[in-house]
Amino acid sequence: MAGYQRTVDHVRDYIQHFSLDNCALGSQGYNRVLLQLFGYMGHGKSSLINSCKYVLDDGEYYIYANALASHTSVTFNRTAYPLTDTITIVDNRGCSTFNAYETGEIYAQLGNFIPVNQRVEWTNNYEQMTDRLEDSEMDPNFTDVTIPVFVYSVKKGLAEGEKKETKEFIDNCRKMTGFYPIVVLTHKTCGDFLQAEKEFLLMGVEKVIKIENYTKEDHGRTQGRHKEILNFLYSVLEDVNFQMKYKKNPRKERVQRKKFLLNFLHEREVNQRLEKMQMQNITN
Ligand SMILES: Nc1nc2c(ncn2[C@@H]2O[C@H](COP(=O)(O)OP(=O)(O)OP(=O)(O)O)[C@@H](O)[C@H]2O)c(=O)[nH]1
Ligand SMILES: [Mg+2]
Repeated sequence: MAGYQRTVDHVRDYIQHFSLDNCALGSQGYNRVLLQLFGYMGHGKSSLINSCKYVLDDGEYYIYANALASHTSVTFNRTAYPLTDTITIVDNRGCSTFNAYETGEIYAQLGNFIPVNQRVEWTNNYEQMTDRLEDSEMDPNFTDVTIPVFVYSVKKGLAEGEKKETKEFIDNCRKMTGFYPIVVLTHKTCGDFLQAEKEFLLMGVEKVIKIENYTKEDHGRTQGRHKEILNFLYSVLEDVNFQMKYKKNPRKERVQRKKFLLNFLHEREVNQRLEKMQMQNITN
């Protein structure tokens, strides 16, 4: 067997058999690695899921998550797709911006305060959001190790104004999960991926993976693409292994994250009211 193929098969095998029980201090009460995707509309989140399934299953290309060229959102539900016994990848509704309106929902998802397999609705309504947080206490989830994954197409460069809100968002993702988001740059042959990589690294992101997704139109296997997708999953597990070397207290973490989220929602509410008052003053 060629050396390259041996490596691909070896990494695939490692990913398929990864178990939290084998981490340095055991599973510490966690039982699932949840890769939570998010990103702008049409940047390749659903295609990334199909690519991961294709590479891991090593069979025919199959469309699990609906992916389409479209000017509007294709995905509206937060559907979970199991990749292995331990790893599950979760699709998401694409955002149009990363302002507080849409990010509030993502923080709640990342903190495991919203169950998967539900339609994603955005709301600015403070009471509605806090109600949902309270509802999550009925069946609290502290068994997922959640890794944020920011899918970003290099076809579109980040505008200056977007960088500040994206940086803040990246920092908050870390507060909600303990992990810096892994950035997956898609459409890598359609833009300047080196520039995009640099911008994300400057924002504090630690891992930027460059890929070309397999798609309905083009899914002829290549070594390079297979390797990129496996590299993405392997990098995630490397991060998990690192964090799991340290003592965790899932319940305590959940409480801290809830406090952060409540604070964020409260500030958002206060800012909205201020803006409203300022608008009224201008129009009066
Ligand atoms: N060439 C190329 N096309 C891609 C790549 N990733 C996605 N596409 C195509 O881009 C279009 C949008 O991809 P989706 O996977 O549906 O994007 P999405 O982020 O799930 O979109 P929403 O669900 O609407 O937010 C589809 O036509 C895909 O085939 C890529 O890496 N390279
Ligand atoms: Mg989608």
